[in-house]
Amino acid sequence: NSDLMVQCGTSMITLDINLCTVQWAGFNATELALNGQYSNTACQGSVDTSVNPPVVHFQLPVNQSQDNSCRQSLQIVDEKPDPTGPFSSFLSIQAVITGYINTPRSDQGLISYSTDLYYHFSCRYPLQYLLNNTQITSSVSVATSNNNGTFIDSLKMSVFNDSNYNYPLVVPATGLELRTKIYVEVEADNLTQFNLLLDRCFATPTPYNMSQSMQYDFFISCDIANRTTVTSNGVSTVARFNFEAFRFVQHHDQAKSSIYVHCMLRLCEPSKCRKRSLVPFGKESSESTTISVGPLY
Ligand SMILES: *[C@@H]1O[C@H](CO)[C@@H](O)[C@H](O)[C@H]1NC(C)=O
Ligand SMILES: *[C@@H]1O[C@H](CO)[C@@H](O)[C@H](O)[C@H]1NC(C)=O
Ligand SMILES: *[C@@H]1O[C@H](CO)[C@@H](O)[C@H](O)[C@H]1NC(C)=O
Ligand SMILES: *[C@@H]1O[C@H](CO)[C@@H](O)[C@H](O)[C@H]1NC(C)=O
Ligand SMILES: *[C@@H]1O[C@H](CO)[C@@H](O)[C@H](O)[C@H]1NC(C)=O
Ligand SMILES: *[C@@H]1O[C@H](CO)[C@@H](O)[C@H](O)[C@H]1NC(C)=O
Ligand SMILES: *[C@@H]1O[C@H](CO)[C@@H](O)[C@H](O)[C@H]1NC(C)=O
Ligand SMILES: CC(=O)N[C@H]1CO[C@H](CO)[C@@H](O)[C@@H]1O
Repeated sequence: NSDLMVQCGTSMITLDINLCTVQWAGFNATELALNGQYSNTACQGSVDTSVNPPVVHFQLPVNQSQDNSCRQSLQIVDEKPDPTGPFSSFLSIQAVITGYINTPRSDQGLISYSTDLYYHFSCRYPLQYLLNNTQITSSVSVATSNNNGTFIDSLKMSVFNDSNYNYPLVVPATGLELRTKIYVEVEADNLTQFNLLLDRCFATPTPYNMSQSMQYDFFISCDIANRTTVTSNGVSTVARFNFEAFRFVQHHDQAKSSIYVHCMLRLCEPSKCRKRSLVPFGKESSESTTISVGPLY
């Protein structure tokens, strides 16, 4: 297993195979190819002798597989969430990108004195996140090498003061006027293979805390609160909604009320995203995350 090193990056999966093993088995580096595509030079590795031991180095982009000439299979699999975690109320989904690197099979004759090499790898990226939470990554190895990837750094939430999303919201020292429109945008950067679907967005008077009971829901699936409008959801890498500034009644003795905004979201394949968006939150399996901004006063 130690002959294969896998790094599951946000945009690139990097694989390094011990060159000595390959040569010992009687092959040279050009005979190893990703996903069996020996004739495609883009799927071949490059020898790197600057490291010890020297390796054959492969790179596989994690983006729209159509553009990926060494196309890997991207499977979405359902998994039960941690029953004590924030997503315990619904089934989670994780994307597993699997692939292999091997040598041409010696299927000539009845017996052979040389080995075939077969390196199987997988990168598992959870698609369901709680952005404010640290327990975000998880990964599993299908066969020889495992590693954890995450898209968490690609997710961000921003607030704006205008419906064109041109001006970042600047909160004055005295706080926002009540009923000021606040435009929220959640974006998945560089993840063109997924759409972003907000399952639930909510506000809390203090920073997010799983055990806190004070949560005001802007929307859960298609159930949308008064003075909240969802303008874009599940149709691209950007989702948007807006709401009007309010205060938490519990802050009645303070000049300003703080609002922390959070969204549970999932990354989904464009085709499945639309289907799932009709399913009530908590019922259907999902790839979701929570993103937060705040405080807004
Ligand atoms: C690698 O092996 C192939 C097939 O045996 C051969 O055509 C090629 O010349 C070899 N390349 C090197 C650099 O040895
Ligand atoms: C996919 O990644 C490759 C390599 O980084 C890049 O050349 C290509 O433009 C990317 N395609 C898309 C659709 O992002
Ligand atoms: C991947 O995540 C799992 C579960 O969170 C953890 O047990 C494992 O140690 C991680 N593996 C690596 C290589 O970070
Ligand atoms: C998105 O991709 C660009 C170009 O590859 C890179 O500069 C930028 O850091 C990436 N953003 C994230 C959040 O990964
Ligand atoms: C939004 O912010 C910009 C720049 O700070 C300001 O010029 C504009 O008037 C603001 N728009 C609204 C509707 O408050
Ligand atoms: C979360 O809230 C509970 C009860 O309000 C409190 O006991 C706990 O310390 C809080 N945890 C964090 C991480 O703030
Ligand atoms: C929306 O406002 C109406 C009228 O003020 C009220 O009856 C209703 O309960 C509100 N709905 C929600 C979900 O708060
Ligand atoms: C429970 C949890 O992880 N809370 C964190 C939410 O984000 C704020 C600010 O980023 C942290 O201070 C909290 O610890």
